[in-house]
Amino acid sequence: MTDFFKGISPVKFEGPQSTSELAYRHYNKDEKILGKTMEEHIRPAVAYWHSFAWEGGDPFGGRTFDRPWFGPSMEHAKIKADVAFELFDLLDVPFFCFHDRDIAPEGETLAESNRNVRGIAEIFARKMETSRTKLLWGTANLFSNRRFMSGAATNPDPDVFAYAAGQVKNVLEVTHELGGQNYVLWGGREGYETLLNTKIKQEQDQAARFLTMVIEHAKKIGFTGQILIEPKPQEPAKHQYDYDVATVYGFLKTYGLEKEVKVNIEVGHAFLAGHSFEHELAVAGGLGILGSVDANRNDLQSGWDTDQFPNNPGEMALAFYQILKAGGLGKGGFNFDAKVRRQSIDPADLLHGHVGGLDILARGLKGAAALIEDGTYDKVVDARYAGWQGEEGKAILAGKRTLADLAARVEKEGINPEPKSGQQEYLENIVNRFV
Ligand code: XUL
Ligand code: CO
Repeated sequence: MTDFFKGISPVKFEGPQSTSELAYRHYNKDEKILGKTMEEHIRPAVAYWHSFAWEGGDPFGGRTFDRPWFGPSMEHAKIKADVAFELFDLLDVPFFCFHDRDIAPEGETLAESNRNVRGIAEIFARKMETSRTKLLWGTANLFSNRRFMSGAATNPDPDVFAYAAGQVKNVLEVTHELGGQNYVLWGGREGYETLLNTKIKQEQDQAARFLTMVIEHAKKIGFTGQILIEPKPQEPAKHQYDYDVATVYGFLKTYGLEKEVKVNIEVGHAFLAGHSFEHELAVAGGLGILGSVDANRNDLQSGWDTDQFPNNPGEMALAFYQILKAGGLGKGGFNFDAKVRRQSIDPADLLHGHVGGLDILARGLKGAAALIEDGTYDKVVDARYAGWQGEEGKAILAGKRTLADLAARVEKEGINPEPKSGQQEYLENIVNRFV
């Protein structure tokens, strides 16, 4: 045990009336909602990078956090691992996620770096024998080191592609050995700064080749988890190839990989792409590629990916509605890709962020479940599309009518449709009864 969280007790569900500083007020992990426990629906995870690797810097100033594990050695990385599992235990969360670079220092060579990652992974494996926290997903950091400044898989230099392959092979294997349920690829610098020096088609062919190699290696080592791409439109690259869910699906379809890969949807990334979170969930759900979620929020005024903890139960209910309608998250979960603000320097702040975020997820889940159980909302929306359940609607969709057939029918029957209300305000009021 370290003394980092000294004086802080494990966080328990105490109900909405609790006046404790740290308590779950809505997240009651064992409470059943629509036949599953809250924990089974949400499958929350702590992100190693924001809680333990990020130092509190911004473009105008460096480190604000003072943590005993900040330093370049494996000894520092071991303290970090100890504190990480102490936080998981205090929060009583079932999952965590990491990048290779979050958990262990980079060495002089790829081999040394990979050895360092393995060294810490062995410590994780021992801790996971006694802790209930499992690995939701692992991933490789292919964006921080300067070698990746022009991309990893999409780099003009095949040696950088090869280096990235060497890193991903190691993290994929480590993820598998630790029982990770997903492997994530977020294309941080897989994009471009200027088209003047960029061949888009060439780079996309490279990205597809890389992804295919990852899928093949996952199969070879017996990894049965999901492979996930995390869409984001920009930042750090000016333009990223995995712009949004629809773009990723187009890419997967083009290269015949749409059955092999799903998406990890991040709230703030959806927002940067000009979408709502629920839009991205609905698109992925419809395409059958909803894999997992990165929970956070952006500051609405800043225009940056600010990675704050969620705090809007109404929006979360609309998101959960889409998740429940898509059949849930399966092997995925809700990874808190969120960081406390740089002024939130106390150990307790790390708990406040996660506890508040989890309570918001619980409220969203409960709201969406109540909305579905009540059924009025679904009934109104279904009624809007009822025509497609009729004989003509079904025949059109089944390909049994041509343009000429329809033109002839409209003329013959004198069809002249009257517009119907979209009922947005009514629908908003129905939703607001439950959140
Ligand atoms: C960056 C981001 C990443 C991915 C994992 O915006 O979301 O942390 O989730 O590489
Ligand atoms: Co993310």
